[in-house]
Amino acid sequence: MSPASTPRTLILGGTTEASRLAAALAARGLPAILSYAGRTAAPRAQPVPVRTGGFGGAAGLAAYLRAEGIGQVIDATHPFAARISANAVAACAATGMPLLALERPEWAPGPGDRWTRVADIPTAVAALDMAPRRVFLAIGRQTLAPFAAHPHHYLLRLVDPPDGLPLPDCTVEIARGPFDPAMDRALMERYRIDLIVAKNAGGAGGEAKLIAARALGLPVILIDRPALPVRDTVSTVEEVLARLHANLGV
Ligand code: 3Y8
Ligand code: NAP
Repeated sequence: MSPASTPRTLILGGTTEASRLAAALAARGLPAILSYAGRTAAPRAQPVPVRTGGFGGAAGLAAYLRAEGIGQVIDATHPFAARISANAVAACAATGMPLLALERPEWAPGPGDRWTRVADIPTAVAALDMAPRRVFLAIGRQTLAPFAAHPHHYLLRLVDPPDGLPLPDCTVEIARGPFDPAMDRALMERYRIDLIVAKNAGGAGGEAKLIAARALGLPVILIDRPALPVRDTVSTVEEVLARLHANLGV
């Protein structure tokens, strides 16, 4: 099958790996479309066509797959994006569409790491029940409200300027990753951070804060990933390309 006649690959995106996969498919002349939820004002430009916005649940995604001539779906979304991943499993089952998840491995502690692993956001909030600290709450914007239960000073790093925040005592940095350990260390020193809260996202794009925390000897509360449905999964862009080559002869 020639690259041009290959059915389109739908990449469910929003991660560094999704962007790398889009670049690899474009370089090979393989038709693809990358899908964003529309969470940010100006997502990274991509070398393949992009669609933005929800599909309308699993049924909407199934209808999209049928209508748009998609040949296979690569779920390269963030490991905390549990709903879209569940929808992809349901929609691909309903349509008989091949689905492959590109999921980066969890971060694992190394020498010098002072991690406390917690199951989810509520457990992370409970773990902050302590005397006021200066906390780098590096979990984005969507799940901040429960942390108002504790009178800490929070440093937030958001992709876009927020319309109001649920935390009374916080400082906001506007930045999108991928981030750099030296810059994250300087950020933590500038704001006299003494505790970090982060998601176990894996990948290189968000790891800088953990490397900086290790260098500064700071404790980290690390939130485990939500459970995802069982699906065919690989952990590198190279493995995705090998599968597409094996399945499509491209
Ligand atoms: C909209 C697309 C690329 C992808 C880059 C990766 C790396 C940088 C690290 C910190 C942690 C956080 C957050 C983060 C990282 C990459 C990757 C990653 C964490 C963009 C993007 C979209 C989003 C959505 C956004 C969430 C938020 C989470 C910020 C683009 C930049 C904290 C997750 O304001 C909001 O509503 C933001 C929402 C979901 C988590 C949250 O709950 O608030 N990502 N991030 C995607 C869409 O619309 O479909 O704008 O270009 C993508 C990236 N963010 O192509 O280079 O691969 O992980 N994103 C976390 O991991 O903890 C920042 O500050 O250290
Ligand atoms: P989510 O909770 O799993 O999904 C909520 C709803 O958003 C989905 O049901 C779907 O709406 C829509 N959606 C999510 N991802 C989509 C995509 N790639 N394309 C089209 N629609 C999408 O997702 P989330 O955690 O808000 O993440 C949203 C996006 O940000 C994803 O692309 C994810 O990869 C990226 N991201 C998330 C995080 C994080 O910490 N959660 C971190 C970095 C990047 P419908 O039901 O209407 O189809």
